[in-house]
Amino acid sequence: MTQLVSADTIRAMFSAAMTQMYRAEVPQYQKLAHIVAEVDGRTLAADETLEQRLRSAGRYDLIGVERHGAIRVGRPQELSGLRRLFAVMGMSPVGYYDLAPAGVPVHSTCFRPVTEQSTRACPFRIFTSLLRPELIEDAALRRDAMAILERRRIFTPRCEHLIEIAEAHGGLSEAQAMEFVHEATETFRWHGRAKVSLDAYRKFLAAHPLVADVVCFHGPHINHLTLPTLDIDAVQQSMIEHELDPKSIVEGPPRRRAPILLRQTSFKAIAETAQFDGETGAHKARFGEIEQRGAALTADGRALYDELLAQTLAAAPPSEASAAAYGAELARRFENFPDDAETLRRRHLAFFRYAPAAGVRKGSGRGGLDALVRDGLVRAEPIFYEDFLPVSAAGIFQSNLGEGGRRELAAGAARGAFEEALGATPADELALYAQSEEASIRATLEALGAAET
Ligand code: OOG
Ligand code: NI
Repeated sequence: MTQLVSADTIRAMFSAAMTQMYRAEVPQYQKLAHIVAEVDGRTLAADETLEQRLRSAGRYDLIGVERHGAIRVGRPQELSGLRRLFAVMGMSPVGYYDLAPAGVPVHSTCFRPVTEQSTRACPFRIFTSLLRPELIEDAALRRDAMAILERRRIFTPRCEHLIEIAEAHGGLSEAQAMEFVHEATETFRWHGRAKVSLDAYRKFLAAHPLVADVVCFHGPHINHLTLPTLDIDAVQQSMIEHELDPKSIVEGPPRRRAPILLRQTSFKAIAETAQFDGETGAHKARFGEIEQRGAALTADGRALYDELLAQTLAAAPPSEASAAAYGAELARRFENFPDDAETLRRRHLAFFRYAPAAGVRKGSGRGGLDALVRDGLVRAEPIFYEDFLPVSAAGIFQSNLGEGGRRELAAGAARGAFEEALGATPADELALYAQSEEASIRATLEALGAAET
């Protein structure tokens, strides 16, 4: 029997290969990585306890390691093919994001590791969007788009074969894994030669920049990678100083003492030279992003977040010119969101992981969980949010699609069609966080001998 490589290892190999490819393809992203390293170094030096806190959360070794990337596909078969490809790397679909209400003609999921242990081993995930051709208004253009997509193959034959081997044997050998990563990376490589004429490209671009990006090229080129940072506001400022042209606002919640959900920003897509049937043109789709994560919110916490964000967007719609006003409004509205971990926990606004405090032994605790936490016998740490936010994602899309990225789309609900295309039902992210929290409570009460009988 040959030894099989773990899916976590294959994902780590793949993540490293993607990093190498993207930094070579988009030098501006390499520049962003330097800025992040510099800011993170400064942040660590300025806060004496930060390193220890990151180490105990298992996050210190992940500084500077890409957290996510994003791709866009055009056909149901491409999406289900990706589901099988990512399964080999221990990534499964979590969450459903409908971007149509925000004017982007796609719906999406995230392929990611689901267990805490796998996420620590390699947190890499891919935000994956499927074009909704029915939202291309012009019927002739829609037919052209579908005919072009019908003809392309996004996986190499060897890649397809290796996926079948992995499915049949429950994994890959080391040699197969190396070959698989090499072949899989080909699917996400940028090909400067378009599949259409410049004239056709312009027509798709006019329909929607995203349609042009999905339809006119060989496959789902990776459109960004995302580094984590310890201080997203400092990196945003530094991007401006280094003329990396960041989008004007940081998406997500404002800066807080007790961070929640996900804050993210990016530099705007660069123009890359492309060949269209012998004519030279340029295509803008690819960029670099950074993110900073906080606590996963419960349904109640999320409802409060959504409400405060909606109020902010209505009162101070963000634009290039009004970024400061938007930031001030956001900070003001979020004064209504409790900003200390203990209140978030007691009011069930965020998910927590519980563990016996150091040195606490069996039989030393009585009473319910809150009493144990109050008496210092049990520790509670927020569980990190590992997913995405539709309003933020739409903001990232729009700033990178340039003019014309936001449209009024008359779109009905399409979740059923997405699941059919995917060939699976994405996991419910809230259920995953709830399970982690419950498992930690059970283990803690058991360890203390305080389990309810
Ligand atoms: C995906 C944009 C969404 C995020 O971080 O929210 C995203 C795309 O541009 O294809 O990656
Ligand atoms: Ni992203």
